[in-house]
Amino acid sequence: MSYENILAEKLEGGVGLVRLNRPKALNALNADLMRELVEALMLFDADPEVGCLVITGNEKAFAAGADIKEMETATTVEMLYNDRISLWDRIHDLKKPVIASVSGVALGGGCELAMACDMIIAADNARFGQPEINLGVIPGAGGTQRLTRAVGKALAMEMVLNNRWLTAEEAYRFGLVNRVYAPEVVFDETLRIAREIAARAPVAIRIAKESVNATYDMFLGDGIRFERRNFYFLFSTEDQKEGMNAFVNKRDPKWQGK
Ligand code: DAK
Repeated sequence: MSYENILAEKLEGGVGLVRLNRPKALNALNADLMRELVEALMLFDADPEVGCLVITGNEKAFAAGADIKEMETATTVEMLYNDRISLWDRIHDLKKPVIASVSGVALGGGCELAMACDMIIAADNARFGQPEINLGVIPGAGGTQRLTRAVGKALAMEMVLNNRWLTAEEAYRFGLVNRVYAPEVVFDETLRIAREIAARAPVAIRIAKESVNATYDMFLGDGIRFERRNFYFLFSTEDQKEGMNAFVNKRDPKWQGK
C-alpha cells in the first residue's frame, strides 16, 4: 500500500511501523494524513503477523499538531460533520499495543496522538506541549483529559492555560513518557521494546491492554471486577497452558495466540 503523507512498513519481529511523513510542515496532521495513518494502523491491527505497532516522525518533529492551515476557516458545523473525530476514535480502539517513538516537537494534536498510544519512548530532544490556547481554542483530541491523568492537574493546567512545554526529561519525571534516549538510538530502542512485546502471548497482550485502558472508563471496583473476569478468561487459552507448563518445565514458551 502506498501513501502520500506517511510511510508504512512491516518490519521483522512482528512490528508494524508508521512514519508520519510531511517533514516540510513538521508533520502537521491534515485530514489526508490522518486518514492514511488510521488506515495503515487498522491494517496492521488486523494482520496476524504483526504484534505491536509503532508510530514515529522525524528527528525534528513527531507532529506539530493538527494542520492549522486546514482548520483556519472551518466552521463549527464543518468541524462537527467531518470525520476527524471518528478517525481519532479508531486510534483509541486499536486492539494491539501502539508505541509512539517521539523526537522533536509533539504539540497539540501531535502530543494527543502520542498520548493516545500505549507507551511513549522519547528522544532527549523531544518537547511536549498543548499550545492550542495561542490559537484561541483548546485541545480537542483528549489533551485536557489524558494529559491531566498522566501529569496531574497542576502541570496540565499550566500546559493548557499557559502553553508550558515539557522537555523529555520532565515528561519522564511526570509520568507522561516511559523512557528517554539519545536521538541517535531512540528509534532502535523503540523497535527493541516493540519486538519484545510482539513476541509475547498475543491474547494476553490484547486483554492486558484492554484492562489497563479500562481504568479511564471505570470506577475502581468495576475495573477490578473487569480485570478479574479477564484473568479467568485467559485460562481458556492454549497460551495460558503453554506459559505455565513452560515455566514448570524450565523451557521457553511457544505462543500460539489461541
Ligand atoms: N499546522 C500547519 N502547518 C504547520 C504547523 C501546524 N500545526 N506547524 C508547523 N507548520 C508549518 C509552518 O507553517 C511552516 O510552513 P511554511 O511556512 O514553511 O510553509 C513549517 O511547518 C515550519 O514551521 P516553522 O517555520 O514555524 O518552524 P519553527 O521551527 O520556526 O517553529 C514550531 C516550530 C513547532 C514551534 C511552530 O511551527 C509552531 O508553533 N507550530 C504550531 C504548533 C501548534 O500550535 N500546534 C497546535 C495546533 S492545533 C481534533 C483533534 C485534534 C486537534 C483538533 C481537533 N478533533 C478530533 C476535532 C488538534 C489541534 C491542534 O493541534
